[in-house]
Amino acid sequence: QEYTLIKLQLVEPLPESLASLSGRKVFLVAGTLRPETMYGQTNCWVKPTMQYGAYEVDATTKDVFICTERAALNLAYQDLSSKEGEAVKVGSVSGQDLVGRLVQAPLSKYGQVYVLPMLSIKEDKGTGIVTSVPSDSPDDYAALRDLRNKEAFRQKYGIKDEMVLPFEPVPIIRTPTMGDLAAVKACDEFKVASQNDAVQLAAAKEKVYREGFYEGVFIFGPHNGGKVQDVKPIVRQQLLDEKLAAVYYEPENKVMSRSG
Ligand code: ZZB
Repeated sequence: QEYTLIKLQLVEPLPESLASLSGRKVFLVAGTLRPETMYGQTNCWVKPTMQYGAYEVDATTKDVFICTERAALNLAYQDLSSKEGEAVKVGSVSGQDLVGRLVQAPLSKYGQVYVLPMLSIKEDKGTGIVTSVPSDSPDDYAALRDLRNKEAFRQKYGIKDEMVLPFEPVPIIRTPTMGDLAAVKACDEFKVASQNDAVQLAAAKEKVYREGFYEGVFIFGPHNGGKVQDVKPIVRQQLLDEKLAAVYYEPENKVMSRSG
């Protein structure tokens, strides 16, 4: 699986446990299959109960990526480490300590967005960090809606209203049957009640992927009017050229992978 790794730079001050990295560029890195949707980022997701590592990925710049250890190892084999073939760990931070922090989200309409909790993040997929596009990702819409609607849920994780309430889903792609906020429509149609509705969310995601990719047209940003299929490689290349993203290959998990 080839992902695009989106680099979301942490805005200082850094969390206590990463204070020694102050002055360096520290990025939360999120694996995505849909780099063309980055205009619609409203937040970044971490799993509060998970432990993340901080890894030095460049011997010259001393830049740091925050991700799972598993992802850091994969990155080290892909030339993204200050030591060849070896992950160089320079710190550790819990998901909960990242919650409520500001990051710069490349291309996002909102510029800077907050790190928020998502409970369904898988530890063994991507980097363990996910960037959130609630307009076009049903999982993201469901998780953001849980936070927006439930004050108790926000309180539990120490999230202030201003980290969530101003960040409406952004209409970026128009689809023929699901309108301009395909993920919102799909969550409705498949009766997704919360971020824990795994079965309904899988069906919603499948439909949004399919219609978004094959029939979607941009209604936002510099590629307004362009087909998603055509715009996707252009935006991806732009992100890579501007060093706002990197390429990340995930080795197939032999046991879990579907055949064919
Ligand atoms: C931004 C985005 C925008 C995404 C969208 C999807 C969509 P898949 O299809 O199952 O292979 N993701 C990445 N890592 C994790 C993780 N560790 N745990 C949970 N979710 C994760 O999944 C790839 C997508 O799953 C990635 O692409 C990421 O969300 C999320 F408009 O990034 B995506 C219809 C989907 N739309």
